[in-house]
Amino acid sequence: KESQAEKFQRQHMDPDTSTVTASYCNEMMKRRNMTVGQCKPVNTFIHEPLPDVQVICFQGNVTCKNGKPNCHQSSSKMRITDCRLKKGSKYPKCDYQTQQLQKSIIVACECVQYETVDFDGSV
Ligand code: UMF
Repeated sequence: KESQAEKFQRQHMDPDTSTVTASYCNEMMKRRNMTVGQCKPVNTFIHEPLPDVQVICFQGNVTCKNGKPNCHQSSSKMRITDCRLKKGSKYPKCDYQTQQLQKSIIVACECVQYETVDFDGSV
């Protein structure tokens, strides 16, 4: 079974892409299995090396949106792409808006290996 850390990497890690095209989210949301059964409404991809993302678990501690205490905010800005389902997009045609951003990100960490398990947001 896919672990929570593996799921985080499937859903959020894309270190090798630096410039994205308008069709990036449509292709990546499909390729990473986030358009199965329903179109996932919002998803962020991170274009930074995995070790740079994992160390966020040792950076500023913040409360997660769900009230849990295990979220951490990156001390530096990261290259990210937000994928947002367009209004009127109907499953199984998942049509996304692609937005490239540079922001501090917030992730949830768990202490198996103290690894990232959820993407909580960007600020
Ligand atoms: N999410 C993002 O990917 N980026 C955002 O800026 C905000 C939200 O919060 C529910 C889901 O929304 C998260 O799922 C995250 F993928 C997405 O499995 P996750 O990572 O907790």
